[in-house]
Formats: sequence, structure tokens, C-alpha cells
Amino acid sequence: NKKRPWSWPAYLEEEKAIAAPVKLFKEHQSFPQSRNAFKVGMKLEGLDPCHPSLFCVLTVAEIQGYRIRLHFDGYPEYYDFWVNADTWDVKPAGWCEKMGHKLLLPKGFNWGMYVKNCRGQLAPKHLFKSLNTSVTPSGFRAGMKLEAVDKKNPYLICVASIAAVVDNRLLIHFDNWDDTYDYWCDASSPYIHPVGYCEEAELTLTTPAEYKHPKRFSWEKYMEETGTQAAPARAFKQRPCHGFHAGMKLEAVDKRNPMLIRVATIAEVEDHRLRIHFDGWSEEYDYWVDADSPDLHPTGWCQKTGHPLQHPNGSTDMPVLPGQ
Ligand code: MLY
Repeated sequence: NKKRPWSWPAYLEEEKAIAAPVKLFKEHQSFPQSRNAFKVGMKLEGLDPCHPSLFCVLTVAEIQGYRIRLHFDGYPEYYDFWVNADTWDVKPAGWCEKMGHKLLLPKGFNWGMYVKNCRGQLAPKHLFKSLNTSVTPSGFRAGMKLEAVDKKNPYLICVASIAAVVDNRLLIHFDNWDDTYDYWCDASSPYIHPVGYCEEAELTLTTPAEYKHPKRFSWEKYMEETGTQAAPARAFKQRPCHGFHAGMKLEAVDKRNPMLIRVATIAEVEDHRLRIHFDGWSEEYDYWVDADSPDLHPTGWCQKTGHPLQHPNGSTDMPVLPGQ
């Protein structure tokens, strides 16, 4: 009675379920066109996921298929995090200086010392897919005001500013709050709205932290006081709702242990978010995620990219790529 290895086709049939169609995924979630050419030890500049306004010096610590574990130079391994090889969030050494962004160097280093120290270890420029993004002028400028959802407290729509514009990406900052709430998005994000949106939709607008008379907040007055402008309404281009349905299967990064990708099911949908359930696990591990999250992939992604996939029965397959 030989046990057959786990496979998506057999599992879908057994479960009478369907795989989420590839066409519903964004390009950065779908099957990559090229391989992951980063190597362990390469140094680069990248966004700190906990302080998205901050670029840091990072070293590639581990490669797993199309994914990379990044380590903050000079900090404990505890802060390491995983990204896909094509993420916009990593840049070659020197990018911050060129763009006029602050770069957090490891303690006790200046850039000159650092470059000298890292010579021969810098990740070559051609590995960065994010350098080739085509940019369309958007009308958004740094300093402009808008109303934005606080993604950490998604029931709040707040007075916010554009802290930076890079390529097609906007850094959203909440007025008078620290940068831990900041996030990057683009003009199609469902989380950003023009000034006046809440009033029009009869929703409560959360005023800047420690704003003196929150009840009497007026955008006009506030922008005059702060010498700022509203982001033009025409620049907001909200994307349509995703096409995923509950019950569809896919491959999703395990939030609690992000080195793992598991067999998963869409348990519930909202216009722009999905509740992800891990097959074979209790519902208490379900989590809500943006439908365009880089941590979601179509079935077969792990096998194609050479990443282990955690099966619902507890087994794991370790695909062998041709040529390895
Ligand atoms: N009670 C929460 C709310 C923070 C909201 C911050 N937003 C508006 C940027 C807290 O104090 O952590």
C-alpha cells in the first residue's frame, strides 16, 4: 500500500474544490519570469517592514526558491524578514543617496566606511526588478494632504499626508503620529481618499493626534495653518474589487512563521481583502490580508519556483529544480 506523494490535482479532486484562477492574481503574486539571482551574503538597501519610512542596510541571509530572507546589518537575527525576489522594497547600494532618502546604517558606520567594508559583496544592480518600473505622472506630490485608512486600525479613516513619492509609490503618513503606521501604496489603493471624502460619505474623520478641537476640524483651516495643499481628487484611481471567491485554494505565507508557505483556502472575501484559512489547521490561525498581497500565490507556485510547500497532512515537498 504505497503512499502517493501529495499533489494539487489529487487534493483538489478529493476536496471537490477549485484552485483560484491564475488570472485573478497580480503579476507580482504570479509565476515569475526569471529566477531569483540573489545570493547569500549580498548587501542591499531595503525598507524596514516595521518602519516603512526607513531604508536600512540589509544582507541576504537565506534563499528559498523565489524568496529571500533579509537581515539587518548590526541587528539580531530576530528582526530578519522574507520578501519575494522582485519586491519593490529592495534597492541596490547607493540608491538612497541618489534619491535623497535617509539610509539607516549599522551602528558606528558612515556610508564611506560602509561601502569600503562591503566591497565585492554588493548585490549587482541588474538583480533589482524594481529599478525598471515604468512611471506614469500621477499628480501626487510629497506634502499633499489626503484621508487615509490606518491599516493597523482599519476602522479609522484619518487626516494624512504624502510623506514621499517614489516611482508610482506613495508613502502615507498620519499627521502627528509616529512612522510605525506609515505604509507605501499606489494611486489605485482602496485605502486612500481625497480630502472631503469622509464628509461626503458621512463617515467620521480621525483628526491629527492631539488636535486641539477635533469636533471643529476643518480641512480648509488645517491646510491654511499647515501651509499645505490637498492631493488632487483626479489623482485617485481606485482599483476594482478582486475576483476571488470563498472556497478557492491557493498557496499562502504563514504569518506566524513566514519562512513557510502553506496550502490554503479563501474563507471569506471583502471588496479588497481575503480571509485566508490554512488547510488542516484551526480557524484561529485564519488572517485577513489584502487581495494583492505578495504573500499569496496561485497553486503550483512553490513547485515552479523551488520553494517547499507545507501540505495539510503535515508533509512537505522539497521540489528539485532542473539543473540543481
Ligand atoms: N488606540 C490606538 C489607535 C492609534 C491610531 C493611530 N492612527 C490614527 C495613525 C493606539 O493608540 O495605538
